[in-house]
Amino acid sequence: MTAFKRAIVRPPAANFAQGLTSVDLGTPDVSLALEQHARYCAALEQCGLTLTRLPDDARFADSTFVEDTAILTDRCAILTRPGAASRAGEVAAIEPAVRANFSRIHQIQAPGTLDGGDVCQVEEHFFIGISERTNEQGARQLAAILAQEGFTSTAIDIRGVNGILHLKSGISYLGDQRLVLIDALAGRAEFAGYEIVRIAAEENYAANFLRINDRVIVSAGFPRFEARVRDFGHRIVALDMSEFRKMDGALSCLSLRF
Ligand code: CIR
Repeated sequence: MTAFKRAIVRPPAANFAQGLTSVDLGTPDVSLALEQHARYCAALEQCGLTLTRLPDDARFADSTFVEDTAILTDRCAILTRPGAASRAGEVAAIEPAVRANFSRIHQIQAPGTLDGGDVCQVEEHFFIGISERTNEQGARQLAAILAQEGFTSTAIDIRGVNGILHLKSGISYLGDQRLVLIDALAGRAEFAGYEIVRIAAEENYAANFLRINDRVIVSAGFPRFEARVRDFGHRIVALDMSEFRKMDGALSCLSLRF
């Protein structure tokens, strides 16, 4: 399991509610989102991470979802090319913080598109989702970069899977070769060989969590999944994510960890 030391975060800006969303959960309350973001940052620190806190950036209403702008590994960073036109400028905005920490930097090139939320690292292997945001060229470019850096990868087409924006809305790695998957992904051949932990349909949102060092950060309000993680012997931090969920965001989206 990767040992994480640092993370990059950016709080939501005043126009957070004008970002993209595909869910119908109402308009987020920005001041509550800021409180939830502060608790999220505190949880990352509790996991031992040192944070780079970027200022809010109202040029991009979705810019708190920093995960989509880069893939960070212990060997290199890859700047992405987000699939949503309104988010394209977020990459240049994150680039200085990435350059401050990485000397080997790759970049996804047009016509490829790739959102970090579609990339799930499992030890030395990466699952790359092909989605409404990440196209085949973007996935192929990332696979080639990862191969050059000594990693392996598998592409997973999620375009037919309802209810998930990104691959990582439906999969997270718990460590110890355990993959947590929503039912719609659990039977896929690409995940053979791992221990599969299925999420109950009514708890699908819980599929996006963070295993960081000796803790697991989960979304509050999903008792079956939380009990399951506890049974595996993990220490849990549960966070209310209600306002980010309204904008299609989840735990992993709010930080770049390395
Ligand atoms: C978007 O639609 O791009 C944002 N409102 C949500 C991005 C969530 N990011 C992620 O899952 N990595």
